[in-house]
Formats: sequence, structure tokens, C-alpha cells
Amino acid sequence: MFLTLLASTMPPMTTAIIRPVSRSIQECELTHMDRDPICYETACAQHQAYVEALESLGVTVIELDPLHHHPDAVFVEDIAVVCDDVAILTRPGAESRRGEVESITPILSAHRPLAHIEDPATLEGGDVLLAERTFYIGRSSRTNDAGIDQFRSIVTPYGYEVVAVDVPGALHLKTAATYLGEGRLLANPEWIDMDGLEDLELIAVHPDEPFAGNVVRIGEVMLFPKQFPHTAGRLEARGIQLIQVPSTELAKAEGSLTCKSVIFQANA
Ligand code: CIR
Repeated sequence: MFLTLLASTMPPMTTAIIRPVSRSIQECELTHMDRDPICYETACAQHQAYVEALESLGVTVIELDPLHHHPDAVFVEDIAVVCDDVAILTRPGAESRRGEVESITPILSAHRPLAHIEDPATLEGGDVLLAERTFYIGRSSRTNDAGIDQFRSIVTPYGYEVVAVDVPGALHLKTAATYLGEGRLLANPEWIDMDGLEDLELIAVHPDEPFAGNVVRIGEVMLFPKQFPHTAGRLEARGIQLIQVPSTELAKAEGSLTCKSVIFQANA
């Protein structure tokens, strides 16, 4: 009781859970991309730059143990979704990734009540886009209708809405679109069905940069991949402040920037 009262008076602290790149990253899952050799050392260096960018914004970073026998384990976003009220442990659509989930449970149970996506449902965090009180959830090769339904029953009691969005052209919904705050969506409209998203103001990626729709938003600042200068220009022209980070190596594993962390507000 005392601890609960104390926690409710503490200022929230932006926290990011991350995990080192697995030495087996070359064996990663690929869905919409051809295999291109990935340099483990470069991937680690770029991942470190990502972590440092988060820390430069005052984010507290918690590092999980590596899971070298799980090639995709660096992409922690897919195994858990955390909102202010609850942490949802997912059941990844990629079978090779299901063994990653358990390892994030202890840290999340210290911060939120836990809920679970259960068989036959599948859902990956890369398909979950939160904009204010609405969760847009990608219906993709990794997230099925049962996953969306289970997610809806978990979050509806907390006052969230859930809208399903078809994702015909990308791995996950957030491969193609992320929320910038203030009702704005950065997106590649070629890859997703924009129908459910029409309440949001679309800022389209530059046509030469189809993968530029994924940013990590920390307050007013956005981490953005360095390799997309045209889309960066579009965002900066609207007064959006970017920190550009190199992310070419894990992009070859079909990973975007958001994939590499689970970000939530923890009580200090
Ligand atoms: C996979 O296919 O599962 C990994 N190679 C990439 C996961 C990227 N995660 C994300 O977009 N949230």
C-alpha cells in the first residue's frame, strides 16, 4: 500500500528495454526482403549509437541478456506492448521468435500488471501503433484476427479503442507508419490500407524512401534513420526535431528503429 502510494507520487521516467544483437543475426527471419549479408560488428556499433541517442534524451536504458540462439532477439518491440495500464506479452507469428518472450517478463512484471496473447492468436508488437487512446493494429503475416481480438479485450477495459489495419505490403504496420503526436502520422501509404487511419493527418514518406515511415518518438524529439534524407527534410520543414541515427545493418534484417526497444514510462 505504502509503495503504491509512493509510486503514484513519483515523476515518470522514460525507460527503454533493449537487447544486444545476437551473433546469429545472419539467420534472421525475412518476409519482404532478400537476404543480404549482415556485418555483426557494424550492427552492434549502430545498435550502440541507437542506445546512446536514447540516453542523450534522458531515457533510462535497461539491457536484457543476449539470446544468441534467437537470431531476431534484438527486436524486442515484437515480444511485448506496454501502455500506461498494462504490459501485454505477445505470441509472435514467427514461431522462431516465441522463445524470446519469457525473458522480458520479470522486468515488465515489476512495472505493470501482465496480460498474455494466447494460442491460437498471434500478435507482434511491430504491428501495434498507439496514437493517444487508440491502438491501430496491423493485420499482417505475423498478427492474426484472434490476436487483434485478444488485444482488444485486454485494453478496452482501460478505455482504449482498437482499430485493425490491413498491412499487405510490409512486415508490420510500424514498418510503414508511426505516430508523430498531435494527430500526425508518418506513413508509406503504398504498404498499408489507410482507410482505418483517416482520422490522422498523413505525412507521406518521400517516394524514393519507402522504409522511412518509422521513427522513435521521445517527447518532442524523434530518432530517425540517417539513410532517409528526403523524408528527414519533410519532417524538419514542419519543425520536427530529429536525431538521425545509422541503422542500415539491422534494416537488412527487416528491422526498423522502433523494433529495437520497448519504451514506457516507469515511476522513478
Ligand atoms: C523478423 O522478421 O521478425 C525480424 N527479422 C525483423 C523484426 C522487425 N521488428 C519490427 O519491425 N518490430
